[in-house]
Amino acid sequence: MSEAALIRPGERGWPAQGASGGFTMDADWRPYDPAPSRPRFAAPAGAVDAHCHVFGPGARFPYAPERKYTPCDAPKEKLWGLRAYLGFERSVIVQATCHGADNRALVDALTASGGAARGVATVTADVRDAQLRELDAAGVRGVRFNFVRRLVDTTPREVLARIAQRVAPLGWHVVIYFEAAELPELYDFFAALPTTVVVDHMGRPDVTRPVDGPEFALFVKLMREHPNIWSKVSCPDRLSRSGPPGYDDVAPFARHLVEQFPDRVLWGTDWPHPNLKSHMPDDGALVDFIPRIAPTPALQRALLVDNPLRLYFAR
Ligand code: 0GY
Repeated sequence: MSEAALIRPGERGWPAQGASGGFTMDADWRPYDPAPSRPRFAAPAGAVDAHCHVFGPGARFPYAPERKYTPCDAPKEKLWGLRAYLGFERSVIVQATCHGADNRALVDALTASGGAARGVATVTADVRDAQLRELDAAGVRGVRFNFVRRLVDTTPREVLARIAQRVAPLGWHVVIYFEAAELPELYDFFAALPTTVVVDHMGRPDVTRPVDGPEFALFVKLMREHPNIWSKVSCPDRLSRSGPPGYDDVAPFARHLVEQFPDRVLWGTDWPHPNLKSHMPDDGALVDFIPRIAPTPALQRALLVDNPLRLYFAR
């Protein structure tokens, strides 16, 4: 284990929070919790945090000119430290929109991880085959299509469809991020994607609506009718209206998916939790949320180990 991985949250060497390289984090930016609690729930051996990010540091990996936010730096060393502290062994790092389609910070983290991390990149239509092969060699296993308007400018669907065709032969999947209200409009496009498809944060349901109501039922139908579609049951902090520590309103939605589709769900911290305005979650409490949505050891093992290993670490 590298020295950096031994830095524990709250200890000396844990980051001074801010952006570097001439960047200033947004005035209303909430930095990640510098001293999360140690979880009571012990994740099974080999557990994967299948949704997290690295930001910068800006001095080394500048934030993209087209970004919609400037975060605090959240470099790889801090991610490794947190991962060990929470009792996880591997990470899946998702390219964040503040880096646009410049995947250098992601590739740097994957390369430095010694095989303990895989990635999901952002690519544009003009990406060359050689670049895709380089990303693959670094550990990238998917691309992300983002439909959340506050995060990105729109990319035409035919461009996204073409990118999906290009990455399919590599065995990559497509990660999609959208608001639940947009699902009716996007449904047919998602259903036609030629790869495995992973939905971020359960398709962002409005959790004030019933779990068996029409909005979430449409998402469940998408998964039921398309065995290539998976979901991350992540981000109670992002979806909850009732808030921490229990995130009680989110638990039934996540548990429903875990129980209905035990072999197609993934879990992640979402560290360093971009764009949260209401509160900054305690990462330890997020881990303690897991047994509420995956109540048996078999479900926990599928969610945290077997599923992410199959999707990301089979090679
Ligand atoms: C997430 C959620 C968000 C941000 C991003 O790439 C990003 O900037 O994904 C968000 O603001 O909802 O999954 O990290």
